[in-house]
Amino acid sequence: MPSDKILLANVNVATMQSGSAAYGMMTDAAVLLDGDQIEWVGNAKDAPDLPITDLGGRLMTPGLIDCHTHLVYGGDRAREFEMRLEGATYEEVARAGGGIVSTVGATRQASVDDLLGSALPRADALIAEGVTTLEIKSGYGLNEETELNMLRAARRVGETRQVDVKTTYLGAHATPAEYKGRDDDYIDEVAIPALRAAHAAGLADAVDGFCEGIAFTPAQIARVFDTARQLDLPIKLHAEQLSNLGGAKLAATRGALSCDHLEYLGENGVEAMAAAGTVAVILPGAFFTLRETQKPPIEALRAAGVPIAVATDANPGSSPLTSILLTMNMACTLFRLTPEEALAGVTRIAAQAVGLSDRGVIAPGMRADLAIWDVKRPGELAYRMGFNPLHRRIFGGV
Ligand code: DI6
Ligand code: FE
Repeated sequence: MPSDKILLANVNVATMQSGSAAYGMMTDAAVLLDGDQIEWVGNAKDAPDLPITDLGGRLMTPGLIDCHTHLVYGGDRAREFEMRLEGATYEEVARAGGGIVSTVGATRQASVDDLLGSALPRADALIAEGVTTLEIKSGYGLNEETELNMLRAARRVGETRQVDVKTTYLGAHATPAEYKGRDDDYIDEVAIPALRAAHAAGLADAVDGFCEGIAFTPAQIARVFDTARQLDLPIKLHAEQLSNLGGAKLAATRGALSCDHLEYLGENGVEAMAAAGTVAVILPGAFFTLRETQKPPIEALRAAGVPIAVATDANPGSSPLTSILLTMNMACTLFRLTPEEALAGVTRIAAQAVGLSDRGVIAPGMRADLAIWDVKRPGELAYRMGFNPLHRRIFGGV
């Protein structure tokens, strides 16, 4: 028997396959890995006759997937947090050089090495909680050079650490100061050409935008999506976070992988997402940080059969959050997801949100990305706050 086969035994497996038992649970199970793939999973008594790695009756889940992050950026916004708590308004913060503009300034000043260096501790925090796949967006460069540098730094996170990184181009995130009042020109002269350049350099796996009163209109986002279609890149959208502009319907109609945030999503947006099979990515960290009170329409999404993913939205402004486990807890506590929905939201459904069909469940043929936990039942993963029960993480069979 070749030595790259590993039999993991004495383990309870939350396979996260839908349709079967809750969590796709298999007790007294064994999992056979062949290199970077899962070859077999089943009852321990049916396992092939091989030396075993004893997991001591622990719980195994698929490796976790954070399907929406802005992990790469320059500087920080801690001072702005203080100012707001001292009573400063958003406008005063902006006039004092804060807000998204300050992150753009600091990101433009940073080299790719600098961006990598500041992103790694944030990636490490997620990896330490069992994350094996990470989506990272650009969107704080807002010029071609810096947007591409952000994507280069994101790729390098995946080369430097044992984690698979999917990059998303988010040039249509905000209008930079030099284009103030000229949003259309920014889209045509910067966001679209930089998307072409990112694609030509092989740096973009998907395309995202921020469709919002304080960002871009559906018509402007549609132009970016037209270019994505020409380049054959999948699309996603920050939609209906602060108001309902119809971004989710636009994105879903064009076959988006996901629409994200969705606090102000209306019934026609839900219907369009259901019809297209678009994933709803909910981001409780941003909801919490902004002290939002309008919740995403979870009940309507469930009723329509829209798959729901959960992600950190890790970013310096609206979600300085790098704990996927706390994010799961917040999805349950704030949005009333069940712990099973929260775990599916960072495994099977998160894989769908980033367009990957080779991970997110434990089944033959899937990537051997696994997390092994010192807990008895999978519901415990969403239950605690500030406690990390990860025992071991397996990335690509290692
Ligand atoms: N939605 C948000 O909440 C953030 N970006 C986005 O598209 C805000 C990002 C920031 O404040 O830095
Ligand atoms: Fe975001």
